[in-house]
Amino acid sequence: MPRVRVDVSSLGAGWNPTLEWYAKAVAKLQTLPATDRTSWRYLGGIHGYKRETWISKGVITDKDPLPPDTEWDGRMWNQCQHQGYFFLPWHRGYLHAFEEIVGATVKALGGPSDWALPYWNYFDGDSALQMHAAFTDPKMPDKTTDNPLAAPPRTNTALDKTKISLDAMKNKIYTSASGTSGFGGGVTIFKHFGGLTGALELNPHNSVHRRIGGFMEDPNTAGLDPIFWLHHCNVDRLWAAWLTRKDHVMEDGDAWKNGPVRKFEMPGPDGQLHAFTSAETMPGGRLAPTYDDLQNGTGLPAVSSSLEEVEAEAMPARLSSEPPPPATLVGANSGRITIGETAATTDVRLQPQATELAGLAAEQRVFLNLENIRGRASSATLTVRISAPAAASALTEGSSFSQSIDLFGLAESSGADGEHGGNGISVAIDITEIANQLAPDSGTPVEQLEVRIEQEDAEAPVTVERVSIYKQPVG
Ligand SMILES: [Cu+2]
Repeated sequence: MPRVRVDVSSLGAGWNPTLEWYAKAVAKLQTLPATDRTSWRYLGGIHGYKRETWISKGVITDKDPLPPDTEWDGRMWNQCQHQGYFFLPWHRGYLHAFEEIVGATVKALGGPSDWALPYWNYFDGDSALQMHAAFTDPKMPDKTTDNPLAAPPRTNTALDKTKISLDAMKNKIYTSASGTSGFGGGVTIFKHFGGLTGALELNPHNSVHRRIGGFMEDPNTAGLDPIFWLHHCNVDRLWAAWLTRKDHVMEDGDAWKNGPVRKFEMPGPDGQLHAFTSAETMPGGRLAPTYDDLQNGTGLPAVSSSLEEVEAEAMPARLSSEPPPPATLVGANSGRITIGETAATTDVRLQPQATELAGLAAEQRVFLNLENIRGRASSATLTVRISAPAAASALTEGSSFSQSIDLFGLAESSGADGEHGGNGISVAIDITEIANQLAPDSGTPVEQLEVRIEQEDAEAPVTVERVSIYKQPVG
């Protein structure tokens, strides 16, 4: 029987069989040793593992046996792919493996054979911003057993609707050209962290991790929170929905389809390891998921076709092995800035031929880039404000640009622990709208933009290697 993933809110407000079986399976998997490839901790370690963190948070003791060396160094543990175009296919394979293992456990415990992972559709109205009650009830329905779904530490169990957005769904191209934001991220090799973040990964993905906090805001513990899987299931569904639109361009180059040379691998319910490619996660592929709905809470304009028709079409998005249109650098600041407790302001000078910003925006998308963001915290939030001092009249009150950026896996991508590449995270944000407002007929051409960056709850300061502006032709 195929597993059909449904909106968790459609299961009802209180405990229901799907979540009760989920809780029972989680409890069962949590009793297994971390060396067991189907255990809760092994599955969490695939996403991320750091010995000190796991010991200090009580996930393991310093005596617990761990998987053999041959399953380290990103082979199995610390494998998750972020800040690049493998983010979506890797996590799809990860969700599949998880669902198969939980599903087999549910069945072994006497439950249904078609248990499927539900998704948290947090864009389905205000009530959906609150985590489902089964994730906050301290006890199981029997009112005596501790509920493993509510156990992990969290800062919030509700999301802030002003901090999450479906803007990513407006991106028509999957792959981010250097200096731009595409739907799925920049071209990369097998990489745990560090690179150009895709639009969907940045928000809502990172924003939900950051907002829930606790285990969820650190990639080394995120997979140990049962809500992680419902969040990722929704991110995955947004990709599935995005693929149903004909005007979207999906990556189809061999380097993406076949995956990196170092293959992605996941355990099956039998504990055997299986390699997979990105191509196998695509509609029609071995690891393609089935969702009950690909419209509600996706931000995509409604289509007349029913779900059945959408499924029959499999993948209307156009496949392309061509690289995305390249972007051109049109301006940059003078170099590294440090944020932390004090906000930093930097001038981004536009190259002489680029000072007519309206010319920039016509038939172009314009992106503000924060390049190689580094920091010691596992996650961080920056608020970016843009103004144009020389064109104050053009930027009327209320039209000034402000956006918050949530970073996930900052320490891992910064090489703070010396284990990883250390290039930091690069983010490109679409500022086409603000560029359009800086029309040349409003007076003196704009020669520079002032960019002010604030850091929320600055536990450890963040550095940005360069702030730059790129333009990319449309289509
Ligand atoms: Cu995640």
